[in-house]
Amino acid sequence: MQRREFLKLSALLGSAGALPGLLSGCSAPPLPGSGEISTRCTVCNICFWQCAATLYTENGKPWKVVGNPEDPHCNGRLCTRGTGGIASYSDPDRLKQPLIRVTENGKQTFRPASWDEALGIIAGKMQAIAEHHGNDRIALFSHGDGGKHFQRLLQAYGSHACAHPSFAQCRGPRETAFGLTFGEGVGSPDRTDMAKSRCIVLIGSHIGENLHNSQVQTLMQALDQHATLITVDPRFSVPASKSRHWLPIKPGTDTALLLAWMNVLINEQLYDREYVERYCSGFEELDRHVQPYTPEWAWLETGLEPALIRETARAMAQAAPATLIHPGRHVTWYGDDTQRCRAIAILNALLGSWGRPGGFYRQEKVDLPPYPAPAPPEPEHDWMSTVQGNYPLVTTGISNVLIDHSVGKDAFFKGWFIYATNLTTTIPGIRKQLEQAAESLELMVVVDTMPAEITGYADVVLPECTYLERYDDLRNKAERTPTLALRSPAFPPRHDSKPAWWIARELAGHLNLGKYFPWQDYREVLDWQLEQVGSSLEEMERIGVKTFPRKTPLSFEPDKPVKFNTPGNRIELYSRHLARTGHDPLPKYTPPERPPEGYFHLNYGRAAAHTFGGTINNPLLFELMPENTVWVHPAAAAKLAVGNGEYVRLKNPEGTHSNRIRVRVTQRIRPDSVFLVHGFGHTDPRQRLAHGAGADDSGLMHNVKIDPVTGGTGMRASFVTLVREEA
Ligand code: MGD
Ligand code: SF4
Repeated sequence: MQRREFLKLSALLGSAGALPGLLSGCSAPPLPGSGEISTRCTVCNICFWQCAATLYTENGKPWKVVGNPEDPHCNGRLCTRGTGGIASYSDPDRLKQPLIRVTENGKQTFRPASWDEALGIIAGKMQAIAEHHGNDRIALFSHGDGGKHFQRLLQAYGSHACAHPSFAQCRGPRETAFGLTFGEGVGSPDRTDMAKSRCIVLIGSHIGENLHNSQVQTLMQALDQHATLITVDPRFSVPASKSRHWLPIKPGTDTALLLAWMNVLINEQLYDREYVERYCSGFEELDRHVQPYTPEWAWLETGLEPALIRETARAMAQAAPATLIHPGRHVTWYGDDTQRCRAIAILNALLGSWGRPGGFYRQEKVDLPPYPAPAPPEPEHDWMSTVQGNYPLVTTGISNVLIDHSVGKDAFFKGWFIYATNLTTTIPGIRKQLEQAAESLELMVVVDTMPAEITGYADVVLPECTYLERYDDLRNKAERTPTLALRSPAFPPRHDSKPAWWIARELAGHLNLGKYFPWQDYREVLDWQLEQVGSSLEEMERIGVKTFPRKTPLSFEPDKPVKFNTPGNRIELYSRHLARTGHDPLPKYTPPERPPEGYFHLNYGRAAAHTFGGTINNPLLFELMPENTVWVHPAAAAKLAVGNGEYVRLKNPEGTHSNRIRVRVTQRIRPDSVFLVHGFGHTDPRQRLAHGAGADDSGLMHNVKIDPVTGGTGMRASFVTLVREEA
């Protein structure tokens, strides 16, 4: 028997059987709002945009959640997902108590346990790992606020390795490329000044399907002011439908287009010469570099006509510097992602949009001191150079690299903590490796609100309460207006769930590390921090959001010098860091692989009703979008003899099949590609709504391309075909 079998026993959590009703436990009164109403301030946790909101309860039960009008992340309006987020509280499939893996009658299963027992087991295994292998051998995978508490705990224990999939599976190449060029990343919320843009270029970023609240609002404001929208996408996406120009580019050739645009801007003298002379270095090298990349050359690569490439380049120049080439968000596509993101950064520099109205603003956050607790000791070893020394330009953990170093008995890592991230579907093509890691790791702890697939690999599963039942750290993001926002609990934790700060503190107690968590209640931390900036917990519980004055201007000031955190204190068109580390210092185009006969590029994206896989089982959001569909061009559908609405399975060249998925025949996709929304195809029956609904793109990814600069996992280089159900 395997040391750690994947467990998906629906009976474990009880009440297997009938599907859950919507918002069960929340009996609506005859007229909503006629009962006893109370309100609590919160910060939405359905995605990382973190909109501040007010939660209304009626007779102590959830009623509705609405955006806080004072909050610049939402301006009083939550998106579909945020509004439906309330159902995460009453989801009947939530994790209800700690679970520990046991073997009963020769079979592995989970048994409910008390917190004390579960934490005692974890502490015992952590002590054994420290004794036998060293105290730096536990890795943390984290996506979300509460991860900070486990990071603190593990650092106090001696393990500093921490990875967020939002780096190597999402924004890593973008942050790295912008950092190399401008000395700073884009950050989150993205520092785009879209409301004032006169021209916006979306290059594989489908704002409107990808609902980051204020991004969508500012894009709409720009369109109301007749800004020119140019969308580059192999698919006719929602923003493509609102664009002056839709460029249905051949998948994976975006860098060719970006180089051709630079060629036009430079050769037609349309770039911002004054800005470039004042702030940039490496222009001569760039000029020479882009000469071969004419629109005629790019036509053959991208399938886009030279006249269209020239026309769009001129439109950008005409509106500059209020032209924004959007940096995108999920940018790990074909493995040449840092190069593509560098090309986007350089194009913005040529147009003079960095630090200018309508381009990119300068971010500022509230100067909020940390609570005066003892700092965890500095690491004894540099785990980064041991584990990910091949990526010297990366200053954070690379999730897939940490996983590589967890497989086998000689692997560096011996234990994992996984907080709020379902690695099973987040890291492409990971299942086999996950099984191998599960076999060799001595401890795997998963902290989640739901029985996500990853919990099936754990030794111990710890149920966190939802964001509606807990305090978290104050939201303090670097952005346009410095604000603080408070998440406060509207309900006590349901079942036997607990907040992350409590779990980490209790576990610290079991490990004799309690001095690093010198608070009884997280309210003490929040109140102390707020006092330092002239507020209090009492005030924030009343207002939810507090705005602070900026100390620096939003844009560059014409008469003042600007400091760039780059080697030459200038915007680096030619990157010296890339040259020094053996990478191409100017953006290089790598032609993508084309699908074998009968196969299609596997394209994926987001939908307005869901955030990745984490919301599929949410009863309200499931009702809005219960399954995904696979978009197929009519010519391809005819060739495959599949009809609109028919169920098929997707198959990759290695023979892996997906769950069944419905076909959507549409002209909105190129004939060489298919498209589906990511996050579906759950395989764990404990998520009773999501189980078996739609297909999972990640499990089909057979050709993951690693970005040599950041280690990010390029996820768009895989191919699939459609197999009819009866075949
Ligand atoms: P989800 O799949 O939504 O996001 O990937 P993940 O971070 O894995 O899983 C989030 C988990 O958090 C769920 O299991 C949910 O139940 C749990 N959770 C939700 N709220 C809480 C909470 O309050 N506390 C705790 N403890 N758990 C909670 C995202 C990652 O995926 C990212 S950032 C990107 S951009 C990539 N996107 C992407 C893609 O588009 N396509 C493919 N194929 N892969 C992708 N991988 C990346
Ligand atoms: Fe919540 Fe939507 Fe805001 Fe994300 S964008 S935090 S889901 S309201």
